[in-house]
Amino acid sequence: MKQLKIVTSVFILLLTMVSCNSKTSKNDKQKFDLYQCPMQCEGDKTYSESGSCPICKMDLKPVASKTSKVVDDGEISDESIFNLTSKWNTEEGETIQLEDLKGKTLVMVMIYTTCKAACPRLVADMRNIEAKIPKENLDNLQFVLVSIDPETDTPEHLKTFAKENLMDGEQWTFLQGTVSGVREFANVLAVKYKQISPLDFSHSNIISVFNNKGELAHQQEGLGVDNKETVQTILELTNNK
Ligand SMILES: [Cu+2]
Repeated sequence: MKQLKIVTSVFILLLTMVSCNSKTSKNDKQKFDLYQCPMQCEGDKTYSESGSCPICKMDLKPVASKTSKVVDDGEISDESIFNLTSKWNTEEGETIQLEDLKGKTLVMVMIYTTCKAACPRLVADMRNIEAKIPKENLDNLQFVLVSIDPETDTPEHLKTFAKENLMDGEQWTFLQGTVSGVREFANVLAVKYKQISPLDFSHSNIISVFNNKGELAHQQEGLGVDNKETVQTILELTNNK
C-alpha cells in the first residue's frame, strides 16, 4: 500500500512537471506570436494570428508581448523626428543628426540669436520651464534651441549666446543647421518663419515637447503663456524612465 502511494506521488509529481513544462513553452511561443493593429483600433487588443485589423483593415503587426513592448526596441516610428537625416552643428562644434538625441525627452524651440523681439521671451519661457523641472528629471531631458538663421548663428555665436543667457549647462543644446535642414525641421514643428531683413525674421512662437523616441507629445504656442501643461507632459515623460 505504501509503495503504491509513493508510486502515485511520483507519478503525480512527474505529471505536474510535464504539464508545467508544456505550459511554459506554450507561453514562450505566445510571446512571439501576437499581432496588433498598428492604429490600435481596439486599444491593446492582440490577435494570435497575422492578418488585417477587422476595423481599419490595416495589416496587423507582430508584437512580442506586453512586457517587451515597453522595452525600447530601437525602432523609429514614421512620426519621429529622428527620421530627418539633416546634419546639425552644436554650440560645442560637434556635428550631429537629430537621432543622436534619441533616448531623452526633448523640449525644442526655434529662435535666432539676433532677435530683439520675440526670441528673448521664448528663451525666457524655455528657462521658466526648465526651472520647474526637478534636478533628477533633467538627466532624461534635453532643451534644444534650433536657429532659424544658420548663416549668422554659427557654433561660436551660439556658444556665446548660451553663456550670456546662462544656458551653458549640459541640459541645453543649440543647433545650427543648413538652410534646407532648418526649413524641413520647421515644417515638422509647424513653425513658420520668414526673413524680413538681413538680420530679422518673423516667426511662430512654439515650444514643442518630444518623447525619447522623437514623437511629438505636446506643443505650447505663444509668448509668456501658462506652461503648466508643458511642464506636466515633461514630468510624465521623464518620470517614466
Ligand atoms: Cu525672434
